[in-house]
Amino acid sequence: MSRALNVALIGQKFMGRAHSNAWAQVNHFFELPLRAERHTLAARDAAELERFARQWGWAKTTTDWRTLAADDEVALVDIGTPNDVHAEPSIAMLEAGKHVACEKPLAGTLADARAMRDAAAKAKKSKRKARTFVWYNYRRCPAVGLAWKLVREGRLGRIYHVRAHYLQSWGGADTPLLWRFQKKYAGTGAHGDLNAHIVDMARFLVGEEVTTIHGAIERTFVKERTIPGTKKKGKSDVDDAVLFLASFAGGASASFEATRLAHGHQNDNSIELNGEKGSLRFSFEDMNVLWFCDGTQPLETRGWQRIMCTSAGGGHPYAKHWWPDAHVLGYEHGFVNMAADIVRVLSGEAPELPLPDFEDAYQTQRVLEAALVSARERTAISLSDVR
Ligand code: SOE
Repeated sequence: MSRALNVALIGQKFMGRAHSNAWAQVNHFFELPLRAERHTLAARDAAELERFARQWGWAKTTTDWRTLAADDEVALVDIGTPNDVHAEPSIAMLEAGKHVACEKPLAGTLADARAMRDAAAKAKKSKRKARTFVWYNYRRCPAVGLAWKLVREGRLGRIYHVRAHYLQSWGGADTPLLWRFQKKYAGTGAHGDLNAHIVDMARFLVGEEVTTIHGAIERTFVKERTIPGTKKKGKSDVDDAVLFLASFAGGASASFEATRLAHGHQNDNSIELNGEKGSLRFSFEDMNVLWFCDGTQPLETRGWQRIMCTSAGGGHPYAKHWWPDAHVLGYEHGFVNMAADIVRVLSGEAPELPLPDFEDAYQTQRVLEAALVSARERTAISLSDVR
């Protein structure tokens, strides 16, 4: 039997469920050198904690995540907490020599993200050589993985345009004042929640960094919301929508748009790349499909190809670990695929697709910050001025 990789998870809400499922499934679907074990679950609510641990198969529980640092059995600490509780546990666990996998965005503020990046750089050089990972799960949709391969093979040639949007519709005035609508917990609203995903994905696919933000708009449309469990109203002090225009190092133009107020779009994480030799586009609401237009085809037959990215025989990323062609995957499979790549890296193997560490995720955080500065100062911002 393979050696155990003991995982501790901090947080047991939405991401706690997605990550618990990933750690439970990963060794069923992937042949890996290490066996991920659900060792300890840490969360504040003692009553909820025990129920969740039993339901999701966590062996031990604690209401104090700080105790994980001294638990020599724990190798990897997985952080699924709100944005304002990413930095302190990440840094504490890295200093204790643990590997850390943290939910996106890296942090709610650039200062926190920078401190995490610095702690990761120090830990990586320590004798424990601790590694870091950030759960930008959409990179592990097979269709996004195929897009990444096509760009690397030069099938699009030089990239001219990136058009990305992440549109949801759950943020209307009837949505209560959740942590995601409060700056002290979230840092930003749709921007850090949704633009974070598409900025990461754009950087991942293009393979370059953003160099300039040309202009941005930040809007808070719903300025107060009902405080959960009360009839009182509280201030929603984060953005409901942020749009911005950018340039990549190689000259590609880019547009990014995130909102939680787009009726008709429920989880519409979409991106399109237009290059000199072709185009591709992906939308998570049809997550198994990649659209590809080969611009080198004769005009007679040139057009969008709808590729179902579920074919092991076709070499589609992760497809061989799942089901026969067109027996499609869902949201949770991206997390299982990522858990597999984390275990591979901690086993000394290569991931199937590049994994963002804290340094990589910090570059995304810089772009997010630069867009906010551009919106607030109504001017173009060079990324060289946002460190
Ligand atoms: C809420 O907008 C949310 O849960 C995001 O936080 C996740 O990252 C995304 O996958 C789904 O929507």
